[in-house]
Amino acid sequence: MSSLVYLGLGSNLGERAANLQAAVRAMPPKVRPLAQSPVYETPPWGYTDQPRFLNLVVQAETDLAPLKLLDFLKNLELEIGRTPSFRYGPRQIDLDILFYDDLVLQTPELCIPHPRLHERAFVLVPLADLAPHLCHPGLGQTVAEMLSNVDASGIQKFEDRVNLKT
Ligand code: PH2
Ligand code: MG
Ligand code: MG
Repeated sequence: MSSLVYLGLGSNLGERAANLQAAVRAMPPKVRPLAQSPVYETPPWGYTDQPRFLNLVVQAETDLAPLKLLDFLKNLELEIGRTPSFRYGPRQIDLDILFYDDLVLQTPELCIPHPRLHERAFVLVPLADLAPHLCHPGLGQTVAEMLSNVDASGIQKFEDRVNLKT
């Protein structure tokens, strides 16, 4: 049985859309995208003195266990050219596990659901396009409810599905 996962993708350095496209294309066969949100341009969150991000969310199926999925995504970040930065700082590509089925996992290496997703409009806006009724297994709120509690101003649709597939 495959697992259903939601992944958050972000980029604010280099060719942002190309970086996102490269990531989605390189996921199969281990991570198989089923749906992807539109791409949004979003104000930097956490550390504001940096370029605006492009963000989207991908729904995918995978047979990788959570920590294997984390390894896979970290390797993919390096392949796409991610270089070291600081916490919340600029990056060529960031691939985060948001949800993994309805798993709640808290280990030093990995927390699922992503521990800050309910505070982040740049995650919740694209996630609500794909799965507004999805329920956060730890907080018991739907994506739409979480979205209604954050400030989504300044988030703009960049382009619908900027050729991420072709
Ligand atoms: N990622 C961060 C920190 N801040 N801000 C936006 N808008 N989008 C991101 O993807 C993002 C961020 C660290 O992962
Ligand atoms: Mg992140
Ligand atoms: Mg990350």
